[in-house]
Amino acid sequence: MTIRIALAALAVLLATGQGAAAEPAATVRELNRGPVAGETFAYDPALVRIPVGGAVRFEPTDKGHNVTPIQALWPAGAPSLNVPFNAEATVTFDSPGVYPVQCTPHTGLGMVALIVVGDADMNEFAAKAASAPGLAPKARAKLGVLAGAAGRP
Ligand SMILES: [Cu+2]
Repeated sequence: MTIRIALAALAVLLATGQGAAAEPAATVRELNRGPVAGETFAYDPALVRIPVGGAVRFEPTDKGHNVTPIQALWPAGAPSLNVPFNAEATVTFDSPGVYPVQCTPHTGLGMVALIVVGDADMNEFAAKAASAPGLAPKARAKLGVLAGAAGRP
């Protein structure tokens, strides 16, 4: 299982991946406001589906955000992921699964996102998210909503 991250200025290979990142399959913006009116500190979109081998580009549209794994729900054996603050990075996901990410300073405000790679059992993920220890209430609630949305055809 590999995840590859290519920063704009610096390529970081987290695991065994080699070569350039795939063309971005999706772009996730890091926002201080919205996209929903009244909402603050959010990834947009917060739910991304990509095929196995697909990539996500994280764009620091607003400053002060990063992207890190939600460890309690990270797929077993998957390498970690770290998109630094204010950095644009493209992350390639080479194994199927559900990859929940958070902004470190804003996870308590619900700044989380789900990257669904290939076919994944969203009911299983939703059950784990409902009971995982240590999740902030807003993060847990948002993960539940995202898992439900991902589970609908
Ligand atoms: Cu943030």
